[in-house]
Amino acid sequence: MLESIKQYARELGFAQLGISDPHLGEAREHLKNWLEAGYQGEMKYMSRYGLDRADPTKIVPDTRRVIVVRMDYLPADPAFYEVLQNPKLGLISRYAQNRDYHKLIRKRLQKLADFILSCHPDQHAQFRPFVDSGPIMERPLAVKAGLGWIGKNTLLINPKAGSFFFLGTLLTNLELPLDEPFAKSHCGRCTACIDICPTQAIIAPHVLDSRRCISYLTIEFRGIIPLEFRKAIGNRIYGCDDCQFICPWNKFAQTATEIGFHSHRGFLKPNLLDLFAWTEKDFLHFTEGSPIRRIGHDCWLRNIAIALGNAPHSPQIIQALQGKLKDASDLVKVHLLWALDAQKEAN
Ligand code: B12
Ligand code: SF4
Ligand code: SF4
Repeated sequence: MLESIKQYARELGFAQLGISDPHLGEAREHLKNWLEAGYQGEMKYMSRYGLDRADPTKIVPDTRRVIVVRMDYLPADPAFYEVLQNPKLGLISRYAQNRDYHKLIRKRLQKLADFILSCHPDQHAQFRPFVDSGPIMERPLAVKAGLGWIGKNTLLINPKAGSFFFLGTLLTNLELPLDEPFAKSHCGRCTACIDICPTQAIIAPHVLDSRRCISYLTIEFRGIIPLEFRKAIGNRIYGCDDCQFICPWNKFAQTATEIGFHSHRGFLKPNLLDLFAWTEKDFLHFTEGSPIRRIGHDCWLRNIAIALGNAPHSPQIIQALQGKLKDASDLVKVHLLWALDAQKEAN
């Protein structure tokens, strides 16, 4: 039975599936300390669910097992250095190259649930899929399900596949057989992720202050990006992958088998001025079905303005920045003015 579930999961495009019970032990303490320190910033849903996140039975009563899956998303030629070293280009995190993983993985989890039910007809069986949605603590559950360890960069790392994958969970009341937890960390004395982080967001091994993280600042945060981070953001316009591509375990990272994550939209090495020229209508058109759409056109312009401010002096960039001033929202205007100053200083 378990082998046929795992086999079907592979047919659905999941690289691995493991099963855990819902009891999360020490993760609760880590979450408590993290929330008390305010590291969630303005991610309201994190505060809203609070410590209930450390107990899946508080989210879905009668949960007895958590089926955890992972799906690789890395494009074939990730070109991290090429983009980061070329200030005319914008770095869009490799997870966001194409389709929005939330919908895609949730649908596959639903198919997995239907399959399990067909093998195991039980009128009381229940399944609830979650992908990245606030309520579930996916990484510690993945450790318990045997999928890997939590690295010092806080990502779940698999010894055969690195960390460039998404996680998803299926909560169920079926007492399926358990997998062995992943017992050991393989980070050793390495600190590469902590050292490379452009904004020192990994404030201690395994502890990330979201308020400093470029992923948070460019995706989750909707306000004025604090001055202290604008230079460090460089040309990262949507998310950040630095603490992953530097990780030695990512030499084992697997290319996405799911075609929906392949890089077909021109987001791998995009020209900043081309992206900046998009009207709101263009933005909605070019990001249809992509996770990028969720940040909206204003935050998109905000992020690109910072990257343009960080680029070497260029009359073309100054012209583009000035051209947006007239119709810009207050949020965007603040960043346009900063970028114009930065451009003048770079002269
Ligand atoms: C909130 C959130 C964020 C926040 C905060 C990230 C963070 N590290 O907490 C922000 C916006 C910054 C973020 C960024 C990213 N995210 Co995010 N995020 C989440 C989310 C929704 C919740 C994470 C959470 O609960 N954080 C709170 C902390 C306390 O919990 P935790 O991270 O699980 O922490 C564990 C360890 O760090 C450890 N720990 C904590 N403190 C201590 C202290 C000690 C001493 C020890 C030993 C251990 C320890 O214990 C905790 C529990 O066991 C999850 C999905 C989910 N529902 O779980 C996705 C998720 C973690 N994100 C994901 C991704 C892909 C990213 C990015 C790579 C996106 C990008 N390229 O820009 C970056 C990576 C940044 C990074 N280094 O983590 C994936 C990660 C997949 C993987 N392989 O791990 C997830 C699982 C989404 C998914 N479904 O695939 N994310
Ligand atoms: S995603 Fe970037 S900013 Fe965030 S912790 Fe990793 S390296 Fe630092
Ligand atoms: S870079 Fe080094 S310390 Fe950081 S997660 Fe990878 S192995 Fe662990």
